[in-house]
Amino acid sequence: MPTSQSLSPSLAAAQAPLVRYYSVCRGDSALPLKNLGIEEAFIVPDFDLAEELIARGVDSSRVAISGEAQDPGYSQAAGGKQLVPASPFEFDQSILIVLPTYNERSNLEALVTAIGQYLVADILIVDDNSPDGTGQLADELSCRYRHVHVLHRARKEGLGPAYLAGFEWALHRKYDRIIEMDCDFSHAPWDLPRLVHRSGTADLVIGSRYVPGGGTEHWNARRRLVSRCGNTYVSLFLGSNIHDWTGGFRCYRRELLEKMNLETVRAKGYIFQVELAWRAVRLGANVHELPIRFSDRVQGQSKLGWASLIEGLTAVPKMYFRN
Ligand SMILES: Nc1nc2c(ncn2[C@@H]2O[C@H](COP(=O)(O)OP(=O)(O)OP(=O)(O)O)[C@@H](O)[C@H]2O)c(=O)[nH]1
Ligand SMILES: [Mg+2]
Repeated sequence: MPTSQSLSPSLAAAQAPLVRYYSVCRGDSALPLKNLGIEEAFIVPDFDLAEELIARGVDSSRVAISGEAQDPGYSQAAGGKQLVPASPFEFDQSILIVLPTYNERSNLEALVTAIGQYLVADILIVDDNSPDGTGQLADELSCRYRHVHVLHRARKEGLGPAYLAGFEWALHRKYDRIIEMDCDFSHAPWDLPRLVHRSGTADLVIGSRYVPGGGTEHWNARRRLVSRCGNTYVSLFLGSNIHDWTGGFRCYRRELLEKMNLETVRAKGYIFQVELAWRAVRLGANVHELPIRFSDRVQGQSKLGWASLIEGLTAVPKMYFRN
């Protein structure tokens, strides 16, 4: 049972002198969880147990997955709340993270670095000729790091076309797993290994704000309302088998994307996410939602606009009646 009395705290002095770990074992899951202090974390042997804790409200940035090792090998990120593993998680599958960018110069390099701390994966930056020079920075990063690639597009056309171009690039190169992620730190890099692990048994994994353990951080009331209403509206037409239709932190298996007839997708904005999730459902894919905490961007500007909302209002009924 994960309370301060019943758990066995152990200090991993050499690696992370500031973190006090509370180990949680299988069978502890029915009991109340300890409220973590700022320098405390849970340590679990595997991803499945980590997911149990996160679904019960534990912050995923404070869960160390130790595997067989006695010493978790994590350290506390300087200036951040999150734990950082001694080395990034590595999976047998080849993984590509597609990062669409438009004016993300202030976030890009930090995000590429952060991703590398958590997951061994290639990264494809899909830039729509950002006026702030994101594309040039992407080129510099790709010269510096072999795992970083860049796709330049002539002009801003929206999230949907950028992702479609990234998916085409990925499918052509036969990546096993293709990840969608925003380039503004709204999606936590430490959740990447969780997504990939879960994709072992799901065709599509959606990082979800609207399942137990998920949520939003630092969002104002207007943003929360728009997102909630948007998802409710979609569910009215397409059903509530998915709770976060618009979520854009996802891991697709290549085989699913190959079946999706991507060349017929026209959606440009948010609705792109709904359209692909709906296609996955219609194909009978195994879709799993994994709780995530979505944070508001700190640097750069949101591109969410009225055009995207209006596109969504009309596109959802069309999607429903088309099938
Ligand atoms: N290539 C490309 N990327 C885009 C375009 N529009 C948005 N993006 C990127 O897509 C990701 C999500 O866009 P955001 O502006 O964060 O929009 P959002 O996350 O839906 O909205 P916020 O929650 O307000 O940030 C970011 O990495 C953007 O830079 C576009 O037209 N082309
Ligand atoms: Mg964003």
